[in-house]
Amino acid sequence: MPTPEQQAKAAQLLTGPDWYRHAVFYEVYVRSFADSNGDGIGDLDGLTGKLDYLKGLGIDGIWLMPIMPTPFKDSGYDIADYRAINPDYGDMAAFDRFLAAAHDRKMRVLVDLVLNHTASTHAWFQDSKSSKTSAKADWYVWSDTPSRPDIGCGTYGPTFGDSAWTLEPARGQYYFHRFYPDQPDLNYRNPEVVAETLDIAKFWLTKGVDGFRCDVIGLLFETATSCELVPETVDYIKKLRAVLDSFPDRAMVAESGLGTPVAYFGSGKDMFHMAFDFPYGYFGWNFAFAAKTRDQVFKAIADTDAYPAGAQDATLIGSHDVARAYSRALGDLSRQRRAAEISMFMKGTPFVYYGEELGLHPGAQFVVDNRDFARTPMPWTTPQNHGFTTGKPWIDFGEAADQTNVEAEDKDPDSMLAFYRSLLAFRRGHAVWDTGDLKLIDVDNSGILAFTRTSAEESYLVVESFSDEPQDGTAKSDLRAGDLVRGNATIAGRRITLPAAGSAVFRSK
Ligand SMILES: [Ca+2]
Ligand SMILES: [Ca+2]
Repeated sequence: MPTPEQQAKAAQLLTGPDWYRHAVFYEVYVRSFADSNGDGIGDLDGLTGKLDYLKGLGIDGIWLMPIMPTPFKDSGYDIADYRAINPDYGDMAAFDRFLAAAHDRKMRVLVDLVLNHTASTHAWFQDSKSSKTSAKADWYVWSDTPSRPDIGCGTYGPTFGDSAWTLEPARGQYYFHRFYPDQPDLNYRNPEVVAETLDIAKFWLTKGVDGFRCDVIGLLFETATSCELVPETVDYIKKLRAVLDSFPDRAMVAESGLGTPVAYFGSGKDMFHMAFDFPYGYFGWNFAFAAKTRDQVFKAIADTDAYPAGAQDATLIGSHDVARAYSRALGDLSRQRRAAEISMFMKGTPFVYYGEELGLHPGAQFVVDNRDFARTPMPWTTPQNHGFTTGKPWIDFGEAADQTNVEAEDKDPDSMLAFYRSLLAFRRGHAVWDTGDLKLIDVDNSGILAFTRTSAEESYLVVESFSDEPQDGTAKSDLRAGDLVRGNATIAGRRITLPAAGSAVFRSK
């Protein structure tokens, strides 16, 4: 548990416009978190009932995956109405109750803003597809043929199909969709679309949300040669930032591309406050938590040297789009712990994906697509549908939910939940982890990652082993270790000795 002094310092850091640099966020799939009315579907009242659990874990902010009405062809990333609540999750009154309850606990709320495309059932698309002369005829991207010379991109990966163009018989034209055919891309070259989507942002900010996670925001505009963060999209993001800046203490985080997100920060104060560090979080994309060397992590951290002043990395090891951290660690809990530690000791703002703190195992059933393997219901207890619902869950629980649940892990001091609580408590109120300088240390053994974190007040040395065997190595520069404050390792001069899968933090100031 954090000390009262840590809590007081954290409260101070979380006040004012830089709050987001000092927060720990938690990504929630409302549908799978907690069901309040027995219909088997998680909802906003259910989530409100779990806020004290999240507070106790050390969470300061919640990112809600889409909560708006949807035909659910892409789990809510296909929005049919941007100013309403998905009736499966409750209504606007339930949202207001949730927001007030979060704010009462000094927790912030980010809403998922999905602006690149709408659901095909959205009234705008229904109008647009009806004829070439309808009121919203030009709100989407149309072509007489299944291609257009000014749009040089196809679909976004194999999940989403073969072609980015689908024929709409009523209009006799093809529409562009970067993702599923049920997700037509909006036409941002139409000023009405720009004005309307900025107004949607304003609507939610006026309601009191603390900001946004912006879905595939780099893909808004297309050109013949590029479809990610072209200059027109940069201009739009600056307009969106200006809307946020007209409200006090708001922040937004970009779902950037898979490379370095550096371009999403602009000058450091005119585009995104935060961007996800996928080169770290999704490193290797597959099962790189099981890597034997530090190389990919080293490179991802080194990439952040190019960030402009003011940029804040958003670190993560999992999300709704990739396999569970447990799976990516090949079921080796020490590997997941190592990946989580590095993400929380790096410079940045950590995001925890729901269930990650339990080491949640994957599911085996899918309703929408195979990403559902990482979107199974949160198991709160061992018996009775794991406390998720009194009815039949909308999708099966993941594997091993009898052992991997909050109730069981609460009782086990060696559980993943105990580990996450300890890790978050360790960081709490120490701004050095959020914003202190990070310096990588070259060690003559690529199985060892070492870096320092330094602020005016504090200085730490972090060492992490990538090996399941004991390791040692010699740093190429002098080490200033100080006292061992977490984990287990030995430092003698420049020599670092770590036990199997070991890690340690030393404090010298
Ligand atoms: Ca429900
Ligand atoms: Ca687009």
